[in-house]
Amino acid sequence: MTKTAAQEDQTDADARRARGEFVRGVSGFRHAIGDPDFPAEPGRYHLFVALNCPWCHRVTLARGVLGLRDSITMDVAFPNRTGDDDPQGPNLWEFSPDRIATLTGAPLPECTTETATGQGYRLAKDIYRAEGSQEQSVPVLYDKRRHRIVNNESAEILRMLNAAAGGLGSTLSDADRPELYPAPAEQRAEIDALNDMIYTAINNGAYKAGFSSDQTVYEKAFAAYFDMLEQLEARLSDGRPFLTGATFTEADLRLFPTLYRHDPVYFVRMKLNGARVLDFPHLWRWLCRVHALPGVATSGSLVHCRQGYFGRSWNNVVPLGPTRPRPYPEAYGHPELAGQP
Ligand SMILES: N[C@@H](CCC(=O)N[C@@H](CS)C(=O)NCC(=O)O)C(=O)O
Repeated sequence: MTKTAAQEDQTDADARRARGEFVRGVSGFRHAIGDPDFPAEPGRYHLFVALNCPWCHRVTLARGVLGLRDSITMDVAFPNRTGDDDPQGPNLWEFSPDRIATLTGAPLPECTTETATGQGYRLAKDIYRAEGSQEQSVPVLYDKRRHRIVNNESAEILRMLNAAAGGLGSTLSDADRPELYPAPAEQRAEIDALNDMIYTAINNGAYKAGFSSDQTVYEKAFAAYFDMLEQLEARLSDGRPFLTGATFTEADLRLFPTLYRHDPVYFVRMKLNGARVLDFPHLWRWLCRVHALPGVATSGSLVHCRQGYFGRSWNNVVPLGPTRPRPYPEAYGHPELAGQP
């Protein structure tokens, strides 16, 4: 698989974790649709996701904007992982649609049981254990024909769905379907470079700030995060609609999940309160522009994000703001809120 900016330096990962740094692990399943075992076929593949997870949001966005909702089925875990009282252990993704969300006081209609393996597993962990793996993360791309995990790295799943969308049975014609990773080498090089910077400072940067238990590590991640937002604001200030120019690409798709979560979640939960996206006029208009694209708004859920990021900590009380100038996600329908760029 070509360069996908899927992970950061893993050197001394355990020692760095012990020093209070957040170091994300590496995904173990790295097959691809198009491999001999996994040909592109409509209706054969399935996604296991959680809608609060920003990595899962990459693949639900790809499924939405590429017209793959009918040909790739999907199960949704409850946004809060299992608690200490769970017989299988804490911090496990659970397919349990009857669980009550503290935010709404009711079950979440998007949540499902596990419908793809034929086993009706309760936990994502069980899907991995069936293949002798100790992993437990989402997203997971699964082959319902061979009952095997194809891939659990969102950067690669996104890339292969784009490459194989036609063969997978996209409802969009080649002309209407966005090309997320256009062929010209220089455009791919620009997308790869943006992916790298945005993954390190923004996508994973948010976790390095919010999950750090070391002030210096937090401050370094905070500075890198807002420096990158300033750079992206400058990049969009020439009036281009998307990061690399006229068309929506993978680079835009990978930036969106973090900025979609910034004002209503990360500003508080990840201590990234240096500014709101609303305070960056060009970025705000870009965020509203992407949110308005076909297949985007219905690929995510701020209810799941709020429940997931706050529902188990914070005394089980989920912050509702911001509500001014408008509540979220309604605000994403109002590019004018950012004032004139
Ligand atoms: N590199 C992976 C990261 C996936 C990931 O870290 N997912 C989180 C949820 S936001 C998870 O399931 N973590 C649980 C775990 O790894 O135990 C990707 O981008 O797909």
